[in-house]
Amino acid sequence: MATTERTAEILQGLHDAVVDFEEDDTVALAHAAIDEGVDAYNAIMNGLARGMETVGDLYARQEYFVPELLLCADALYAALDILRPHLQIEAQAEPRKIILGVVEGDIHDIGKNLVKVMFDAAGWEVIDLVADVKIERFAEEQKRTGAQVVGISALMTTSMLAMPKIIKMVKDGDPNVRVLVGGAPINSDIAATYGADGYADNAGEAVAAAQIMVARA
Ligand code: B1M
Repeated sequence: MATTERTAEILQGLHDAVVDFEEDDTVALAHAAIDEGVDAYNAIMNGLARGMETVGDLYARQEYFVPELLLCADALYAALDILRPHLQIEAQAEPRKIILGVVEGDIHDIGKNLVKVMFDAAGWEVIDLVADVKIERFAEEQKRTGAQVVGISALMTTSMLAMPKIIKMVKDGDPNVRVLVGGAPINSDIAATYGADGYADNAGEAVAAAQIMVARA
């Protein structure tokens, strides 16, 4: 079991390797995390995802541009593949289904993919519509699959405007279906204004929020 200092070193290493788009390093550190008993959830959220947040700041400051973003994403995904099978999240007693997708016009899917990993690990069946999803498809897929929850992600202030339309379509189809929203420009006030049943700030909270929503339904 890694000491507190070693755990912090591995998490910081994962963060730095994502920022420096050093895929070999993210892979080596992901293996080290597993071998040395660092919790996979901690490594994903406080190493990889935190690294991608720093990348976002570098992009905002115009120190990084689109090619760097893509290389950082590659480094993140390489480590995520190694860590994913080791995630331990309390599984559901009853099987649950969630539709997940990023709204139309928006191809930012890293956050949604982290959300998917957490739901998979918690034993949910995830119907992943991927990104740039046409607004009608969320309601169509919910109807087809009978999913209890529809999860919608948006990363842009422009694309998030599709959310209320999607939520209305889903609720018109079945008012008992629960809708969870998330993504960097969203907060709980916006979620409530849009008519969503819940909001989650990050991937881990998304599972907890969905479980509460379904339990209350
Ligand atoms: Co671009 N991008 N991007 N981008 N990109 C943003 C979003 C932007 C804020 C950057 C900026 O200007 N500062 C800005 C949007 C501005 C706005 O709001 N209007 C922007 C822009 C403008 C663009 C382009 C237009 C750039 C261009 O081409 N000129 C273009 C848009 C293309 C399109 O979508 N049509 C574009 C393209 C790209 C890349 C392809 C290069 C790449 C995406 C790669 C990919 O996803 N496959 C990219 C990236 C990487 C970013 C930033 C830098 C980082 C996003 C990210 O991956 N974060 C981003 C800046 C930022 O967000 N600060 C930016 C890490 C990820 C782990 O966090 O996605 O927030 P996040 O997810 C979190 C939570 O939000 C939450 O959990 C996740 C994990 O904890 N969460 C949920 C997310 N979804 C959830 C759903 C839930 C619950 C929680 O329930 C269902």
